[in-house]
Formats: sequence, C-alpha cells, structure tokens
Amino acid sequence: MRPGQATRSDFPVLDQQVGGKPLIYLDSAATAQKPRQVIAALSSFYERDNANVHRGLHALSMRATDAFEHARARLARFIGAADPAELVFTAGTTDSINLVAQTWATANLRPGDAILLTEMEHHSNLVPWQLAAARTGATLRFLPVAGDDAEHGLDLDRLDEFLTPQVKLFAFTHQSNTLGILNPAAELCRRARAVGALTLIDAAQSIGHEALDVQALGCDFLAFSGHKMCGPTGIGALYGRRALLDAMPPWRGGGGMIENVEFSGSTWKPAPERFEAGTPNIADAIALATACDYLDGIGRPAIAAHDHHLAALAHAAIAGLPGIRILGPRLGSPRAGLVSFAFKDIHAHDVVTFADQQGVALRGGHHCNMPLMKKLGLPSTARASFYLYNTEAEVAAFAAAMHKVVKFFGA
Ligand code: 7TS
Repeated sequence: MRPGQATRSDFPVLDQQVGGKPLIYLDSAATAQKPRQVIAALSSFYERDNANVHRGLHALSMRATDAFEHARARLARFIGAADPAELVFTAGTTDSINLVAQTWATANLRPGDAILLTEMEHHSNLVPWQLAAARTGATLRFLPVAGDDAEHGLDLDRLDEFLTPQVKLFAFTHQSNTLGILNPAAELCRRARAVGALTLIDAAQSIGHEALDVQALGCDFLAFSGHKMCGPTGIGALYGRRALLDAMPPWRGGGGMIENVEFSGSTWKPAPERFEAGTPNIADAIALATACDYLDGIGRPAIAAHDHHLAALAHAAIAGLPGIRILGPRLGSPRAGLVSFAFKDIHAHDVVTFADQQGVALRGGHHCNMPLMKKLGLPSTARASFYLYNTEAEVAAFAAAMHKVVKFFGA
C-alpha cells in the first residue's frame, strides 16, 4: 500500500467532521493517529491474553511474556539493533532520556566535563541535562543553529569549537519538531566518536518517518516514543549499546529488575530488565510491535518521501502570504515533514483557532523549544505536520485556510 489516500480507511479517527467540516489532521508531530491494526492488537491482548509477564507459569502469563519479548525483538529489528537486550521499554522519549541523564550521567560525569546539546533541542532533551549538570558539576554547551530563520540548520562549521575532548556526551535531535530539519546524524556520531564522546539521538520525530538503523548511525543511545509512530501513548524505548547499559546503575528499584534481594541490599539483573522495575506497559508494548509491522508494510522510505513532499507543497503554498515567516529550510531545499510559520501581526493561537474552525488541526505555541524561539525572536509559531495518511488535497485545504486567516485578520 502506498502512503496517502489508500491508507485512510485504516485510521478510524480521520473519518469525522469537526465543526461541520471534514477533519484535516495536521498535528502528527505532536502525536500520530492509530491504525485499526494497532487498536485491534490492544483489544486482542486484553480480551485473550491479559496476564502479568515474567512471573507466572500459567498459560496466559507465558503467552503474555512471549508476546512482550517478541515485541522487544520486533522493535530492536525496527531500529537495526543487533540484540533485543539493547532495547529498554520506557514510557517514551522523555522517559528514555531521563534514564540516561539519571544513571549514565550521574555515574560518569564530574566537574570539568561537558555535555553538548544543540539549540534546536526539545525541552525533553534539554531539561534532563540541566538537572544532570546541576547534580554532577558538568557544564552544558549548545551547538548553534545558523540563519535568521534557522534556515541553515546546525552550524556544522563551528562543530569543532564545541565538540572538544571535554565533551563526554553529544545529545541531539535527529529531526527538529519545529524547523522541519533532518540532522546529519551519522556524521554527528562519527565526529563525536573522534573526540571520544558518546552520542544520544532523540529520534522522537524521525522514528515513524525515516528508515533508521542504529548500527549505520553509529549512535550509543537512541530514544523514541511509540505514539509518534502509530503506536499507543505511554510506551517507547531506549536503545543503548549492550556494554554501556550493563555498566549503568539502575534508577528505579522494584520487582522485575533484581537478581537477589536481602534486607541489607540487592543485586541487579543485566539490561534491559535492570531498567524495567515494576509491571511494564505490556499491552502497549505489544501493540507497538504491530505499529512496526504496519509502518514496514508501507515502507519507511515511501513514508518519508510522502511526508517530505507534502511539507514542501505546504511550504510553497503559503510562502507568498503577506507578513509570513517560515522557519527552517528555504523553498527548494530538502524539508522534513512539517512546516512551522508565524505571521507578523497575527498570533499563532489565533491562526490555530481559525484553522480549527475550518476543520484543520494545527499546533500553535513554542513547541517545547522555548530557548530556540527566543533566539529567533518569536513568541510562538503555528505548525502543520504531515504523516502517511495525509493527502495533497488536505495540503490544499490547509493553504486555503491560511489565505483566509490573512484575509480575516487583515494582515
Ligand atoms: N523530542 C522531540 C524532538 C519531540 O518532538 C518530542 C515531542 C519529544 C522529544 C518528547 O516526546 P514524548 O513522547 O516523550 O513527549 N514533541 C511534541 C511536539 O512537537 N508537539 O507535541 C509533542
């Protein structure tokens, strides 16, 4: 099946009207919609297999355990990890990054060390490092974005200036959730490795769109969320190289993560169980494996090409509007699947509210990129983000709504 119209019958939620207009969902960067197959996997688990994992010897518990571990292996394969033990289930990207910031950072960083981030990080890949820096005495550095509208992306000409041997970890986003920029992740990992720094890739935005292979990327950690790749909310994963995970201390204690417990102290299982204290999110993990099957059934290269095409069309369709400022790549340059923009005299929240009255779901705000927005001198932008179920007709409806916004507010 090709991305676009043909997929829409898989997504029940898309078949509805909002305020008397057909829903046009352009907020997949916030969360993606779920295909029937994923919804069916969830209800099937609860209807037939529900039991706790790794504990029971009864049929349902063994079935649930098998399905849960199968899901881990499926996810590992989805990202090209060699070993399912390198895949830790978490609640999502934020949780995965906090895991590394709490455990690896606390055990390994000391005053004089630096963590390199970029100016385009989501708060999820910034605030955990601020907390880690405060705990360990390490400092934070930020690789700048270049251009008044960040149109040149990361300033790679200045990378050597920031990526010095003091840097112990370079944590960066694969794809910006505000700029529509896909970063050259493999090159960034290679440059980090050359100075002895580990790398963490925030793949929240790229995971459901781009073909992605942790071994080809050469990263040490990779964090992502299930809900941005057609899976359920509340589930995601941290990939970590096996030797690194096994050397990291646990961060949450409880059942499932221990080897032996005495009143006087405990010892831990190896990864990934070491980092999965308590009953895990079993049903959502299993349904996330179904999301992997769904996406690979369509093909991630085809999904990426489709999303990039729609974003470029949307960019071209609104670029001539009076007073508009579009962030990220200039017209004609490659753009990942979203476009975020601001009008000189219209607040982004007015744009989004107006679009909603046309049935068009956008996001408005700082997109959890507050420092970036401040640097660019913008309080907020409106953002249209595209996914496999969007169509060219929806891009045209979005563009028509934006033309109406300008007329309505008389900008
Ligand atoms: N990193 C990036 C690049 C993101 O875009 C997001 C979520 C996160 C991390 C956090 O993911 P979570 O699943 O743990 O919340 N971004 C957005 C967004 O752009 N609009 O809503 C959420």
